[in-house]
Amino acid sequence: MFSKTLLVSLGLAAAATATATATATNAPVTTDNTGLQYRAVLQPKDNTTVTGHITTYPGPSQVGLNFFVELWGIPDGEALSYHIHNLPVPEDGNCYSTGSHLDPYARGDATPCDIHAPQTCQVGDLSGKHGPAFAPDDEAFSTVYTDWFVSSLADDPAFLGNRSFVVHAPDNTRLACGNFAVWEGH
Ligand SMILES: *[C@@H]1O[C@H](CO)[C@@H](O)[C@H](O)[C@H]1NC(C)=O
Ligand SMILES: *[C@@H]1O[C@H](CO)[C@@H](O)[C@H](O)[C@H]1NC(C)=O
Ligand SMILES: [Cu+2]
Repeated sequence: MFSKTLLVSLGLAAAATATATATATNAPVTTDNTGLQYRAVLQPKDNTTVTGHITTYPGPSQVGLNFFVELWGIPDGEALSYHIHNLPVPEDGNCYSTGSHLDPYARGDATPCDIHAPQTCQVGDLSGKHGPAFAPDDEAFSTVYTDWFVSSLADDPAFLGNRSFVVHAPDNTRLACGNFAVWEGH
């Protein structure tokens, strides 16, 4: 016959397992996104040739966000990763002050993004989910895509509007960065 204590400890063990597996959760698809567009322009830097911007634009529904990315001056032969970082770039322009990647569902940095399972990636890992920026000399990298997990809703944990855009060198050096802000262009 099971003792009460044993039943209680079995219950606790089950609860502990559930908690452990729930620490990193899949990112939910964002719905109810606003029609506002956000743009981050890379601030000019003396020690990199990389310039450009990333801009959101609304799709036919309020589900997910569309992105338009244009980058110039990518060193020949280098595939650059780029992300949404948690904190804005401060006045001094230091890209190292932008914190870590936007990761509201706690995947962490240890596991690389699986492009075939974007819902499991860090929400801010745009190049992980959509491919790195690459271009031959004197050409621009330009791409558009839909990301289903970033939000333009200010109280959503996956909100990008108060954060920054950071482009990295292959060795993970932070080359250039800029802040997202509402953009009225088109
Ligand atoms: C560019 O300069 C900044 C400020 O001195 C420095 O923090 C950063 O590491 C430099 N980046 C590269 C790629 O050398
Ligand atoms: C940005 O907005 C999100 C969602 O409202 C909030 O959780 C976060 O603290 C804000 N971040 C900054 C740097 O203001
Ligand atoms: Cu980054």
